Amino acid sequence: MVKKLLRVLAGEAVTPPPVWLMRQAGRYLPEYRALRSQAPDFIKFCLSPAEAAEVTLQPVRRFHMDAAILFADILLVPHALGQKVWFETGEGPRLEPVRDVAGLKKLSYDAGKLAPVMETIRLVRKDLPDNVTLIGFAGAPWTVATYMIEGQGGTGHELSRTLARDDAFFGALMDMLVDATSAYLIAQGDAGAEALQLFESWAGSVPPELFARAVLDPTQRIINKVKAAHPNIPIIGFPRGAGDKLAAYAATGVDGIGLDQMTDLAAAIASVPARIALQGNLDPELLLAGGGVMENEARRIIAAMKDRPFIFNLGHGVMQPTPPEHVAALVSLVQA
Ligand code: 1CP
Repeated sequence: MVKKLLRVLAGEAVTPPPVWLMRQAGRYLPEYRALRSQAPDFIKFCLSPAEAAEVTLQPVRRFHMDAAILFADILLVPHALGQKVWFETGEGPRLEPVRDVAGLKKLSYDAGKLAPVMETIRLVRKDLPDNVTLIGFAGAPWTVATYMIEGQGGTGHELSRTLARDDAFFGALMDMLVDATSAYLIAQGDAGAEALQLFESWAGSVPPELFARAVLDPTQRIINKVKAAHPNIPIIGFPRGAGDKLAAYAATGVDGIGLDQMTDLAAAIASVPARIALQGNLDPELLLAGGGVMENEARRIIAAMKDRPFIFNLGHGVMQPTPPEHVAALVSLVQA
């Protein structure tokens, strides 16, 4: 029996569609907060296989989604490159910024630092129900680069765009991230990840003239490398905010595209070839609100996608104050 999510990523339209949610593991769940409160260091928490596996499984146990997403973070790659990464409580990630070639020369990828993630994957696969797919992931190079350069989240990425126009620096950074991210995703596939998602959460901060160099080209290079090692593991790209560039993004070789909530579904259907699965795109604010507005919008999305290979998801991650009962109601509605 081929799992539902994998059938969709192979190009089949399945009714009802499979469902999972970005950030389905995380702070909106009391059982997550209970475990997390005992771990002051977030990076260490991500690199503790027993805890990370437990947190990966929590939402699946509670809500019976069709997929589990590995509990980890996109900033584990800079950590494995040797950049100093830490999380300030209540403020988010901090990194010792890298802004020149001399800084890049001090970094090199140490796969051993991410070995615990592979152990997490093996633990999750042992306990995962037969019909549930395990999705591994990494940040896409531009998105990870914004954190490496800015040293934090929450900026407008001005500095990242400026440095993206410095060919020597940006070319070397993209090469380093393509190699590290590919090795990391291949190792996840070796360990048992059944599908992979590349989070390009900040595609929307890239101007058109940089889009090929910062987003399309590095994404395509990663897909080529991962597919060479694992031709049968499908890859979903999530180019959040890519707007009218979905057709170009589809040509990178992705098997599925995650759509953010600002994307018009008819436009996405028209611009992405029909063999590529679409995923999305309920507004996380409607999941937070719950009730009739959420249900009507979920039904509208399902109806719009009924003839496409389609995976129901949000347009971005579950928001922290979201009541878990709203998640339960949404998953049941989609699966009914
Ligand atoms: O205190 C806590 O418990 C930390 C909150 C948290 C969680 C639950 C962070 C810090 N990361 C994660 C887990 C995580 N991050 C997962 C696995 C869990 C799941 O999805 O169910 C995944 C896939 C990510 C990916 C991630 N991390 C992205 C891409 C997705 C997105 O949200 O756009 C990004 C941009 C990050 C960086 C990051 N990590 C954590 C925070 C708060 C942030 C965002 C910082 C910012 O605002 O720029």
